[in-house]
Amino acid sequence: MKPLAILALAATALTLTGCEKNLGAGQQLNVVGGYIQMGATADRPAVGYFTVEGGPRDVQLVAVTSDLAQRVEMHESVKENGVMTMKPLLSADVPAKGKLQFRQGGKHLMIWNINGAAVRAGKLPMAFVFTNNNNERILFDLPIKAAPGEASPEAAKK
Ligand SMILES: [Cu+2]
Repeated sequence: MKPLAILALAATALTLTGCEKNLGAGQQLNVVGGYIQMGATADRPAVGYFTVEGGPRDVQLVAVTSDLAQRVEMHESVKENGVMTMKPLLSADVPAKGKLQFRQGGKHLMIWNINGAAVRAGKLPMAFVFTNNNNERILFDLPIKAAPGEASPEAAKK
C-alpha cells in the first residue's frame, strides 16, 4: 500500500512541475513594466508608458483606467505633414506571445489629475482592460517619476 501511495504522489508532483514550466514560458497575458512621468506643471497631464506581454491568443487592449486619476486616455503620436501630433487610440493589438509597447514617441497614456496620495506614494494603481475572457482586467501599479526639469513630456518627444 505504502509504496504505491508514494508512487502516486511522485507522479502528481511531476505533473505539477510540468504545468508550472508552461506558465513560466511567457504564455500568460501580462503587464510587465512601465512608468508614469509627471507633467512639468500641475495643469499638464502626466504621460504613461508600459509593456504588455501577449498570451496564447491575439487580444486587444481596449482601455486603461485608474480610480486615483480624473481621466486616463490612450494616445498615439503620429507624423502628419511633417508635424508630430497625437490622436486618441481606441484599442491596441497584443499579438499572441508577442509584445505591445507604449513608449516615448509612439503609443502613450495621458493621465489627468493624479490623486496626491498616489503621487506621494510614488505609484498609481491601474487596471488594463483586454478583449479576452469578457474583458479581463489586469491590475498593475505604474511607478511615478517626477517631472523632467522644466521641459514638458510632450515637448521632450520632438
Ligand atoms: Cu498624448
